[in-house]
Amino acid sequence: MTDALLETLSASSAQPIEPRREVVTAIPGPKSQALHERRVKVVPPGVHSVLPVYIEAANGAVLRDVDGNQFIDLGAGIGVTTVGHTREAVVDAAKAQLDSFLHTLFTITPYESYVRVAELLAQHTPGDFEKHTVLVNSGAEAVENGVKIARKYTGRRAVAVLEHAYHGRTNLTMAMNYKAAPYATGFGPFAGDVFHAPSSYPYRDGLSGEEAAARTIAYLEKRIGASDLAALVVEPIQGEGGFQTPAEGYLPALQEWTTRNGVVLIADEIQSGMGRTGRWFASEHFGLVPDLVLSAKGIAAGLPLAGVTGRAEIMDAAQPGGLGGTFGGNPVAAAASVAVFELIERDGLLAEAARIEKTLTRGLTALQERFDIIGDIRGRGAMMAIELVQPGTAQTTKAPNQEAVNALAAHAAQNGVLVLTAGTWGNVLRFLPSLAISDELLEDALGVLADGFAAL
Ligand code: PLZ
Repeated sequence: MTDALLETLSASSAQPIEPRREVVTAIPGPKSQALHERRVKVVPPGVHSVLPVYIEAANGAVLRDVDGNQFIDLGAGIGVTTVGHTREAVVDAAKAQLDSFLHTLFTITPYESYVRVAELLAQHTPGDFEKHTVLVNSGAEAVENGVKIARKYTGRRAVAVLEHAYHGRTNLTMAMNYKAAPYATGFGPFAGDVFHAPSSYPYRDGLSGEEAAARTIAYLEKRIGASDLAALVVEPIQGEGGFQTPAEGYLPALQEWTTRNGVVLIADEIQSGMGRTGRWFASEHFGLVPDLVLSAKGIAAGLPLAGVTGRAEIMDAAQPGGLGGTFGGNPVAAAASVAVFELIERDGLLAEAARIEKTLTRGLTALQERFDIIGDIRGRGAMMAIELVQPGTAQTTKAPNQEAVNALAAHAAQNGVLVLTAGTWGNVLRFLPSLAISDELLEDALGVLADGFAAL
């Protein structure tokens, strides 16, 4: 770090952030533009930024950029700062750990916070059975480990995922994503033995949970055969794919089938977990009790940490030394994570997610009554989305409307609201605010969106 950068950082953290939207320059402002000029000389275009305003400080549900603009953050770094930006309890826990030690490598000389995170995950993931946890650095690494463990446990080769899934950017997880562009295009060859089964997408397939599950299972049995299938990986509410929320009964029917056939059911709760949907894990909304649960993102409020938690007998299939990695379960990230678990309990954040769902549903339903391009409103808690279609097609062809989504996201950004897009056709606006966001900020952001819809 240069001295100049250190100075900027300490000056910016000295100025508290008022919880409000404030646009004081063009977006991006002159300082952001200057930083962007430096960036493009040293960072490749493959690393794309949705909104190139350079952030100086963040608190709660507000981001402040280097030009002094303040954004209502409806993305939370894609569902990472679920408890809010720079929450004091989390920052203090990380600081205390920074003062004692930064690294030992748990697989060389262990420390307590790793064990505590594993205890907390055992306690809060669905299912009342003995669970073991391995900690890693990123969501994709958790997916890789989940698959690796399931293969070792079952001795089988194949992995099945659902259509519209997103699981990461490593070689195996690129093969597991539904969408090729931009994640995989040109980056092959990819891992084999990955199969993409039809999913439940009530808005587009019109199937009941039972019918959609029968279709998924028929595919798995025909295309792979249960005896060759190690794992079925599902996102209980799909993330990047567009927040598809399965029809009632779909996930339990899959679970009944995987249990009967000795297939490991892995829930990728990387985006949907850690209180975001109003339950500790979204699986709980659907009566799903996965064999393995993958956590990341919200688990440490912004520090890199992820985990695979699951039935002890499955997790224990990996031989000693078979799991690990230099930074997995880093002590600073683990200390922050313990504070995140405590904060969710202490501040009743699951109830806050329910409040956010209510406020968003009310606001988005009012918008849908005015604007017929809103085809669907879906999700749970602070994980809600709207799917946009071409005018007049909401009841017929449901033709995706990516242009409207892009125009709305741009309008929001220009007016101090950061909202993320998603969806297989890029036609979904997703709302992933932190659980610290107030109804006032949500209503303000919805007002900006309403103006955006009116201007379309
Ligand atoms: N599984 C369900 O949502 C990450 C991707 C951001 P990593 N989603 C955000 C980007 O463009 O790279 C994600 C997810 C689900 C796995 C992952 C992967 O998690 O921590 O990004 O590796």
